[in-house]
Amino acid sequence: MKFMLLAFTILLASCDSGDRPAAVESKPAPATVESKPADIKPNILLIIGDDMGFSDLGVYGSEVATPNIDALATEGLLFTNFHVGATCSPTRSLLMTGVDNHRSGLGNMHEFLTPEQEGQPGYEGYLNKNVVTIINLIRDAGYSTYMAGKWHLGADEGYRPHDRGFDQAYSLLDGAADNYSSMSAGHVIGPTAKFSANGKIVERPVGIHSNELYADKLIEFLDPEKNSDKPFFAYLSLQTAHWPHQAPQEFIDKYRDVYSAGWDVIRAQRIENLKSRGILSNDHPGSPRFPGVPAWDELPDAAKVEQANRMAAYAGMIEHMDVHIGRVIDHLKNTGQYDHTIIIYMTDNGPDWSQPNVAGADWYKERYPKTAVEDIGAQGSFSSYGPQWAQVAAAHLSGFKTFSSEGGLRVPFIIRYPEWIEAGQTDEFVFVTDLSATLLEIAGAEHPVTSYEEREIFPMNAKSVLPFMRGETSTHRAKDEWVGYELMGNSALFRGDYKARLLAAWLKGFGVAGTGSWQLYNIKEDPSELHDLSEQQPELLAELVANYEEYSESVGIIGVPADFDLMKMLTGSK
Ligand SMILES: [Ca+2]
Repeated sequence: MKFMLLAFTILLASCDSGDRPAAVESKPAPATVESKPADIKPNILLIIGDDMGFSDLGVYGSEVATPNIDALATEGLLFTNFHVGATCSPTRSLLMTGVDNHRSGLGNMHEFLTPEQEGQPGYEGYLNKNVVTIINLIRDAGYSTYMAGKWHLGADEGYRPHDRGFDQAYSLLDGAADNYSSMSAGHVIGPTAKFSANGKIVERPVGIHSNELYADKLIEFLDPEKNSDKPFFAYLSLQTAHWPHQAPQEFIDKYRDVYSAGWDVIRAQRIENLKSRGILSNDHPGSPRFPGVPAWDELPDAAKVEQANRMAAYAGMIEHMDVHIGRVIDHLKNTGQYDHTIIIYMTDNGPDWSQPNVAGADWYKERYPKTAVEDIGAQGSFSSYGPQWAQVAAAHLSGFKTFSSEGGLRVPFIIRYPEWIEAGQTDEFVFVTDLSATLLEIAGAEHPVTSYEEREIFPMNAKSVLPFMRGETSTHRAKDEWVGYELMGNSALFRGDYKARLLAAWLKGFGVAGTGSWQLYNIKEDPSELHDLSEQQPELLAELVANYEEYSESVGIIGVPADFDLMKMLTGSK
């Protein structure tokens, strides 16, 4: 990337490397030049999608129409090696704090805590008070802070978005809900999903789609008539495309014929699109069909119609999300704020293969009575799409949500701000906590490291990507810096171009090679994790595993038992 000298005061986010000596290090702030008043800070709009695959956006090879997000990539920097946690609340905890999830309370999702984990520090199931959110710090740095959408980091009083730094917040407190009402989306959530406005529980209006509702709320908060002259930080956290997959009918109808081509054809098309966009090497051989998924051509005609409709509901929901993201962006343009707003899009984790409505049919039929094939995706229906379409969403990547494979962890990330960041594409490895540190740096905020408002807190484990994005450094991390990750026994250690990966043995029940042992991959050359290098490079694997053990001990990981069964917990059949 071209070196760009740009004016603003840089305050590096505080990073503590005490627990991971090789992982993160603070660097002195680069020199700045005075071409713009240092006290003018850009606005920030952070948009996050839910449970979508690496290739579900047009700029990432999809056939789904996402022109508004694509336009951000045209003006911005598109990352192809960005990693998050493999499920919702752990990623959101990482993003909101820059602190490892086993310290901040999301060592596991609260829905799936085991008896061994319950009550243990770091396994509270909500964002504990041993961390400060970046929202608090950004607000302290002079920003107005707004949120609309899914929170999933604590539903009790004192732990809602308004309590964790947002001036104005309209939020789904739980992990999932119907898109048109407060109907729960799963047994683990309870009968009704909870919504809050500025810290108080509220009734969600019935009949308006979540994409439209959250865009409306954010636009209301961003009304410049109501704002002071402060810059804003706005967080738009959409339910798309978590199940239930739902969208207005016209959005679904548009895709019915598209997906009658079947998952084999669409997946191959996406892989070709990724090659033509320079995201994937031209000699990539294509990825094998997920175990247990039949060839599309073997399906009876009726099954083809149902399956095409399931993917059409998913695609329609994504296009519908893009339309409402477009409304927020248009609002910024119409009010003269667009040019001075950094806009970021990312997804919280890879595509969800689980179909709780199939495994727990009675619970769902009672609440989502529309089960006819022609009603798939409508209000009153519950659609999920299983591994057969999740493998299309992930395209060339292996595995899905929950897995520590790339399909669960590698997701889209786009950042647009032409004034600072040159448009382009990069395969530099970036972890979600790095974005937390980046947001602090953009806002001119500093992490207080050990205490905040007279309580002890954990320091960040994160490194701002801003110097790399501005062309001031040629790499984001040194080759020997590492990042550890774990959730529900699925583990990973990233270092340089390499990744050590362990898939938990409990995944075996789902046709996955979860051996409980480590594999080694070069994820720059082999993002699909097709070539396990553990036998060729045992010394390197041993080094990465030793790094992981150091990580695990420092953050206090408590594993799940061998008989852990996610689907039983999800459907309440345990
Ligand atoms: Ca998610």
